[in-house]
Amino acid sequence: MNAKNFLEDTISAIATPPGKGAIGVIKISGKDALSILKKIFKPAKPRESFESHKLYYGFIIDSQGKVIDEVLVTYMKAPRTYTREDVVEIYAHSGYLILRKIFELILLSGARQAKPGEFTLRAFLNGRIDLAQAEAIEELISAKSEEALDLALKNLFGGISEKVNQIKSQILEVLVQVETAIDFPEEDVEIMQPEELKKKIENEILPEIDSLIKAYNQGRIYKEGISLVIAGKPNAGKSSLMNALLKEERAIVTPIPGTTRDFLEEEATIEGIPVKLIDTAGLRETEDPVEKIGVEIAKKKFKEADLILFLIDTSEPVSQEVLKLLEEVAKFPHLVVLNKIDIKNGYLKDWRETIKGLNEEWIEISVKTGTNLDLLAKKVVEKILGKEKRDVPQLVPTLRQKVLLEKAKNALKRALEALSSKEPLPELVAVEVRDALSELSEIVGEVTSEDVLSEIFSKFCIGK
Ligand SMILES: Nc1nc2c(ncn2[C@@H]2O[C@H](COP(=O)(O)OP(=O)(O)OP(=O)(O)O)[C@@H](O)[C@H]2O)c(=O)[nH]1
Ligand SMILES: [Mg+2]
Repeated sequence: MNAKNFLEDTISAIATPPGKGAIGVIKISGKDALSILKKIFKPAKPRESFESHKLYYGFIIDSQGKVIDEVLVTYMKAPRTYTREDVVEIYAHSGYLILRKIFELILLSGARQAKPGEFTLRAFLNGRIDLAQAEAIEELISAKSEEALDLALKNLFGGISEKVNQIKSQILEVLVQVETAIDFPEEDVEIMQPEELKKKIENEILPEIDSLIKAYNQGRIYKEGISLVIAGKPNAGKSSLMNALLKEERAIVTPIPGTTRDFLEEEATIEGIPVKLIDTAGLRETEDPVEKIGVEIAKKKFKEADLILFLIDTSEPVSQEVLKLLEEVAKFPHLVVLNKIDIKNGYLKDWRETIKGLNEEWIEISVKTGTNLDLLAKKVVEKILGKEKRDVPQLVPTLRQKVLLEKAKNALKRALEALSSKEPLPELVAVEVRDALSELSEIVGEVTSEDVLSEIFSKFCIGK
């Protein structure tokens, strides 16, 4: 995209989701925003001009002067706006037809339909936010847990950008020394002081980069969530557990084995982590063609799972059938869950011994009475995040940012190698150090290709 021409257009979008609602918001951004407003809006009290950042009451009218809707509008003069351009917002009644009609009037008056993320892209191109902040806005909108929301907010206020700039200035100090050595070749080794530079890179710069990369892996779980598959023989209580974790009667529960034949997928939160819960058809040999497909799908879901809860009905005696199923499940990350411990004359003891003998970790619950369900939640999180104390990291980069951090790290490692040779050549070191710097610059978007921009902003919804 040619940034300049591209910013010439005035863009507009319906900013609220489709469907009925109390109000629907339409945004306009660009140099014609105000003149478009004047064409389609008739204030209740006639007036020639609009003050910035004030609300006005009136009517949207079409070219024949017919009233389309009763609305509130605001005109926000650049640069104190989201995009740093002139912005108009129209608060209309929300209904698909009304909003569509107003939107069409705006387009007829000279605006162009905005692409996904285009308002935020303008905020970036006009220098109001950097690229990492733009990504944080997308993360804020799609946050699935309180923790994810917190992390997104920190980055929106510049958390990652600040940290990355700090690392960049440390690298810059290294580069300055190396460049000086290039400029004064006779005294190069003395000026460059390879040992000192190596120490700086190894002990000060790389650990900072590493801790951000590590934070990505920890934080990813809070942002993207995990998938948890509930598996086991028919009647083990899988659907009951699904409902208990969801706290709603979502799945059908009956004493008849083979109740669930398809799989069910629902979002829940366990200990602050967004979880995709998947209830599957009970695993057994079956002639029923529908159930058969269900069993096959269940097995496919194992591969996608971050963790499989393998449920066992302890009211039934230990059987080869169940143990064989467990063998299959054990190829994937899993946890054995002994269910129905409320049943007094069951086989809990036998199961316990057997599972122990297999060196499997297990947990004992009763979905019916709710016994140990809280423990199960804790155990799930522990299995996924590991035993060590799990603090949500302070700053978590996005995947794109993490990849750039890794590239910068590799460049610095190559710089270290170059510095370690017998007679280090400052030119070689400089190439690598500059490379590291430019990777980091891409995080905040000082140098960014069009492809990267469209990749980032296409994830946004229209109107943002
Ligand atoms: N006593 C007791 N009964 C339970 C418990 N959990 C589930 N049940 C009962 O076990 C039966 C089967 O439960 P479901 O949740 O339908 O079992 P499922 O594993 O989904 O079964 P399929 O869908 O057929 O594979 C129902 O009658 C439940 O009420 C429990 O902890 N204790
Ligand atoms: Mg079921």
